[in-house]
Amino acid sequence: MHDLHEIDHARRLLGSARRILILTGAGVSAESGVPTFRGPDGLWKTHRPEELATPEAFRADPRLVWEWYGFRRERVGACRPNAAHVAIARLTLGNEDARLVTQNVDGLHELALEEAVLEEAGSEGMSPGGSVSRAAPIRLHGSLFRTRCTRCDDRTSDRHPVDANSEASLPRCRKCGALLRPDVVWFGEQLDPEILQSAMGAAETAEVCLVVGTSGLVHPAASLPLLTRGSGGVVVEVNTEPTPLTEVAVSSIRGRAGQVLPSLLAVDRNHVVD
Ligand code: BJW
Ligand code: ZN
Repeated sequence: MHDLHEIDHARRLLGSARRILILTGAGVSAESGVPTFRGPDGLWKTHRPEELATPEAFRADPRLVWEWYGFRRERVGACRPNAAHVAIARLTLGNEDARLVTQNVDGLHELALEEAVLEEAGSEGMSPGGSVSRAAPIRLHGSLFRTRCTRCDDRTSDRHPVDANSEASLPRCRKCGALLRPDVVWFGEQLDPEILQSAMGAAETAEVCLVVGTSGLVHPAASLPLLTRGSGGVVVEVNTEPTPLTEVAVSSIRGRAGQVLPSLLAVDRNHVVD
């Protein structure tokens, strides 16, 4: 059970901040049924990361790597956003000073946002317009549902099932015929510089960085809360376990994202005393 005083403390910090950055990791999707990477049921208890999530692994055995991504696409494709995704989508849609940066490749933040937009349009009879693109997550590590050509770099949305029975059946580029790869960032690969830049900008200017469901082990994502702290902001953490980021957080809530975030983010700004 999470500590109500700690939630209250964090809620006040969020309520009195103008600029908020939310940084999420695999834990935010755990309650949707998406396996985390490093937990007890983590994906990497059965698959060693260096065998699968590196460019070297893909060059050595693209069939094996595609089999893993095909399996994850199928599994994640059947998952629905949970209460944490919904709370975050509503916050970023309704608050132009809140930004979301995610390490996740599962697309559940995007789905929650689409659904929140539909709900808002339905209840107000109008389109939320530009707030949607502003509320869209900054995706640090790409997407499970996009591919990238290994030769011409062409990127496409792609939700098809993957036939990884043989190397010959793997997905191929519609433009040049070369082998496609998942459009995700593997270990040892650079993050897209523009994406990283906008995430760093949001971290540096945030008054509060709310870190949800990440082990805080993978960089440069794990360095973003340090940027917030370095420029005078504070870090708030929501995680079921302590992490290396716990010691930089002024408030650390032990609990599940889907349980904690709806009450944490239902911030009524009119009732916050600075
Ligand atoms: C709950 C919960 C619930 C559960 N509610 N919570 C600086 C220092 C050291 C190393 C480096 C460094 N800079 C760069 C590096 C190297 C490397 C790195 O970080 N290595 C460390 C692991 C040591 N980084 C890179 O290579 C990055 N590239 C880079 O820096 O380029 C520059 C460069 C290039 C060459 C040389 C040097 C520099 C790229 C990193 C790419 C990471 N890619 C992956 C795979 C993406 C595709 C895919 O999904 O297949 O991204 S790895 C994997 O880890 C995935 C995740 O996004 C990422 C983070 O994982 P996350 O989200 O934290 O998940 P978990 O499972 O670890 O944690 C879940 C948490 O949730 C836990 O804490 C639970 O307790 C909690 N939880 N249920 C709340 N219900
Ligand atoms: Zn191509």
